[in-house]
Amino acid sequence: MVYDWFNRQASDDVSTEKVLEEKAEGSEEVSSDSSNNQEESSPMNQEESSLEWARSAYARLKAQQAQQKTSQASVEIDSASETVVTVNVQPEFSAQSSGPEAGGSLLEQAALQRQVRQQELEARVEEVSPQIAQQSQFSETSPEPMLGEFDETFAWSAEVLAAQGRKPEKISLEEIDWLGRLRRGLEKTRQGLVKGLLENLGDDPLTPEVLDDLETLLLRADAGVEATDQVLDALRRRMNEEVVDPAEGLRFLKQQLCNLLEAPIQDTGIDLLAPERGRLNIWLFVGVNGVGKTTTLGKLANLAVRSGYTALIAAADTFRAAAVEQVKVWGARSGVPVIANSTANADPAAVVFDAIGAARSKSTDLVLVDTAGRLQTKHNLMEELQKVRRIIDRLAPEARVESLLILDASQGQNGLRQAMAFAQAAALTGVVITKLDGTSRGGVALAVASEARLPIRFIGAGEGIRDLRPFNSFEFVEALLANY
Ligand SMILES: Nc1nc2c(ncn2[C@@H]2O[C@H](COP(=O)(O)OP(=O)(O)OP(=O)(O)O)[C@@H](O)[C@H]2O)c(=O)[nH]1
Ligand SMILES: [Mg+2]
Repeated sequence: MVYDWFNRQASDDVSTEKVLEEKAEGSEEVSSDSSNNQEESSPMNQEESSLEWARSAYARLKAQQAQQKTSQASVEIDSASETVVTVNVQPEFSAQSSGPEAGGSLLEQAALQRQVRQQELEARVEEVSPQIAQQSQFSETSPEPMLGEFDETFAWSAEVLAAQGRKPEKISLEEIDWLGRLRRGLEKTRQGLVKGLLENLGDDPLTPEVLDDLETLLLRADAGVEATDQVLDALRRRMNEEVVDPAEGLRFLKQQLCNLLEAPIQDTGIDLLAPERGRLNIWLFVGVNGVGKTTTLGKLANLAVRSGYTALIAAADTFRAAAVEQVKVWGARSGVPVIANSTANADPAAVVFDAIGAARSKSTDLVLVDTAGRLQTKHNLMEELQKVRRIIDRLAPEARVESLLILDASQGQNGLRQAMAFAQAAALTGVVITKLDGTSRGGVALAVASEARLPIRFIGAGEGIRDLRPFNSFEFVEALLANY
């Protein structure tokens, strides 16, 4: 079963589903009831039914895993055999049709040139491959998520999925695995927010003093002044209307945070950013140095392949010598080809040119473009990005282009300034927030949404290949304020 992460849906194998349904007997009715009746149930019933939902989901996943193990034993899956192909396509060749029918001397010459070039390339690939293979050995590959115990993390993840109206038979281990990672990743920010919040909330109705403390907590988590003001204004209005008990206060707070994060996403009319099938999609990754552009691109290449798309990487950070090697390692991890030009200071626009040619000829779904984070000056960097963008618009007017700004959460409010600086030059369409793990400043997501008004499309919460997933505001807020 392929789980399409970009669209958050599984392309089910019907027969597998049937077997699973038989194995997890009788759980379907319980589950659909539990999600539909949530609003009306008493807290106790709600707790019981969400636990039942979680148990039923767990039973299905366990059966699914057992079945996969059996089929794996009988079928040889040849997934490890893919190798990275590093192609240095020359513009004049990539623009040519590949028909071998030679005739005139010019064509013969071109064919000869191609042959020589091919030999050169083959020699290079051999040169590079052992190095990449060696580096890949030490890096995390892509292990399948395993179903652990039926523990509190599973129950919480299941509850978050159930609250979104999901059915136990429709959830995947991938989602459970990711929610656990997200919650762990947000640990530090959550500790700051939740501990203080719960201590202040107590059992009594909300008071103006509690709101003042909440203000401090949000600002400390780098939620920014605008987002904090919006949330507190809404809470104060609510408190003026009626007495708000702590549970309702928390629910209302979550709703407000969600609304804030959702606003720019709704403005685009696109809930989930997914490559459009049957069309060339080009995603540019931009941002200052060290924020995680290349890592994000590598993780997304993996996500694309896992989700059933074909991808190609354009190594357009030609400024830093090691950048091309780094991107090749990421390509190798997921078997995604890398278009590169290792010549010092090669033109990034030419690499993108080659990548578009290669993607067209192979009908690739998604081209991921790595860009430099630092050049001699900031002005150079912006100019280069504009040039790359012009090339894309000129060469591939049919493509759907996304320009994603990568922001390092631990840089807090600095990220916002970066967003403003890149917005124009790179024609930003969205943001990826990385390094949510290891920082207590995860609230910056709220500042980005409310102040830069850019939709957050993906979030990264760790260095591993599975630590980046599409952004879902409900899940983010639940993980941010999880009471565990
Ligand atoms: N903990 C953590 N580390 C991350 C995350 N994303 C990236 N990193 C680390 O951040 C460092 C920089 O990542 P890169 O992907 O090289 O950053 P870059 O933006 O491409 O950097 P330049 O190419 O120099 O501009 C690496 O050590 C990554 O492993 C994340 O979500 N969590
Ligand atoms: Mg990089």
